[in-house]
Amino acid sequence: MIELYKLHWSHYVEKVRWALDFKQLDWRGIDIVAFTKKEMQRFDCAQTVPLIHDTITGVAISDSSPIIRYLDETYPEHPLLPADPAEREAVWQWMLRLDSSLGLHARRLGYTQVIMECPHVLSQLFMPNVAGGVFTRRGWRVLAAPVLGAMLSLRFGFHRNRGDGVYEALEAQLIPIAAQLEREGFLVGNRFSAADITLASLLRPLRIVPHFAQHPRLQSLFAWQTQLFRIHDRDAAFPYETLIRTQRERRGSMRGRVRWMHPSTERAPVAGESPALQVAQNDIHSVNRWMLLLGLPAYLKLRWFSGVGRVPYVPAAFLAG
Ligand SMILES: N[C@@H](CCC(=O)N[C@@H](CS)C(=O)NCC(=O)O)C(=O)O
Repeated sequence: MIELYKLHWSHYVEKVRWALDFKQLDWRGIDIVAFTKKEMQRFDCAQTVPLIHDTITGVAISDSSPIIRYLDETYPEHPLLPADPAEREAVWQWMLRLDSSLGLHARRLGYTQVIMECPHVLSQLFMPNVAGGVFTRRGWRVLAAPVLGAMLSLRFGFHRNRGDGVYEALEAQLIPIAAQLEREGFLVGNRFSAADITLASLLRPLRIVPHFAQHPRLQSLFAWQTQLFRIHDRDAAFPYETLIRTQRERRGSMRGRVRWMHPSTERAPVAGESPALQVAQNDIHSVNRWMLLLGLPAYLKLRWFSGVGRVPYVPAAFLAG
């Protein structure tokens, strides 16, 4: 039995859940409290989510790509990493590169979108059971939103999205990937692998970011992802996707125009191979309660003056199915 320590909406968690299901392993999920992560403290490994504990071997391991490699090596049936050494290394490098770029950038922009459009959702994600769920009630959830939003902004740097060129970097990364998948169907070789699971899972938060979900050159990528969700019986939409959609339908608008980006500023993809990675990089900064005061202006700026303008709500084409 595999125990999966999880935050149910995390795209890194979904990547591991998908791998567990694909490999038809016996597993159960354990929801953790995001603020303390006390459920996982007994394990002597990095305290990031997802983390698995294999009750048969006693191994506890965190970080989604090493988790999948461990599962594939320990339980070789229904392989997710190719046997051929060159292809195996190619899949591994895709996984680490996507974890270190797409995964981090999509998380930043997904949360940013929630903060701009429906920050009260944050307490539903982070505090569903705190004090008997009081913070998910109307009124209380509005009060909780700035605190959670400020904390998350500092932890992941949402207020630096523009300065860090997050939209631009993602666009430059995803356009060539979309073109490759149109030609080849899979990231490596001619079969489905852990690289495809990584891409399809880590792309998930961008389904609520109109700049990407509506991007003319990325429609084939989201169609590829949607088709994989269907073939592999994954959730068509996570709860935050449904909540933001409801809000947009009610308002008739969404925050979709990244004012500082013009077609001419689209960066050409960087040529040449990037150096091989050994481990995935992360961008989590520790935040203490005093720093929250600094986070509040960042949150308010993001919410009202982010430079991402309101446009009429149009559902993304891939939602039409
Ligand atoms: N490279 C890691 C990234 C994992 C990660 O950053 N997880 C986030 C949740 S999406 C986390 O642990 N957050 C807890 C925190 O911020 O303390 C992986 O692939 O698993």
